[in-house]
Amino acid sequence: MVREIATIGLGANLGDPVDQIERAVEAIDSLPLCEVCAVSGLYANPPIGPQDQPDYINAVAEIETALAPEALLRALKGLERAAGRSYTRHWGERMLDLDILAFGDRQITSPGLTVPHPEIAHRHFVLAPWLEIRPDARLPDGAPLAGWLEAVADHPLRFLRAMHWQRRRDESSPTGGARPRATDPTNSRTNPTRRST
Ligand code: A4P
Ligand code: MG
Repeated sequence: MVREIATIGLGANLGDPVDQIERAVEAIDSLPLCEVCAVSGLYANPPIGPQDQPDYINAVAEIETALAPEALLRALKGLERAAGRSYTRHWGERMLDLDILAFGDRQITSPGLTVPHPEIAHRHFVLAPWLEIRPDARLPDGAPLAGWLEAVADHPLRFLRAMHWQRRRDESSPTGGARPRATDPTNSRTNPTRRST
């Protein structure tokens, strides 16, 4: 069975966003044919889109999956519904948003699915957490994500903390961690992607 790496963007700004995102990571890990391999920390940031909505918590997770992209999207939409999401307005407030940012090297343009996600380059809240877990991340056309950081750096982004999921995984690993971090996420001097508000 072919397993591919998919990258998922998580966002929430209603209810208890931190809890919803941490639960969503567990739920993704429990999906059939899906295994979470790496998760970023949790990042707080103001909304992009309508400004009369609460600030968001965002994160990025990398999974290994044998699902087809369309099946993964259906599964993620099911998790959004289970988290109580109802549609409000375009780029509006939500209990949980799960976007497929990338799926292996695939480029998909179908009515219900565009991969890579078209807004990646414009979103600090996607680039910073993705680069946290994969500093050399590139899109299928070879474009390095790190090259877009400067253009979005004026969008305030605050690192809250590592996810509990990652902490538990680190604690249960005999080597002390699933994946070594390239940079200390709490140190803004060694990690220029992180800004305080
Ligand atoms: N769809 C197409 N491609 C994808 C993909 N790669 N991943 C379709 C997921 N879905 C994809 O999405 C509408 C439809 O897009 C889906 O049914 C799916 O078939 P939606 O999330 O239900 O609706 P939306 O929010 O109106 O549109 P969209 O374009 O998905 O918005 P985004 O890109 O999800 O952005 N600000 C901050 N700070 N943090 C955020 O996380 N998120 C958004 C929403 C706006 N502002 C934000 C944040
Ligand atoms: Mg979405």
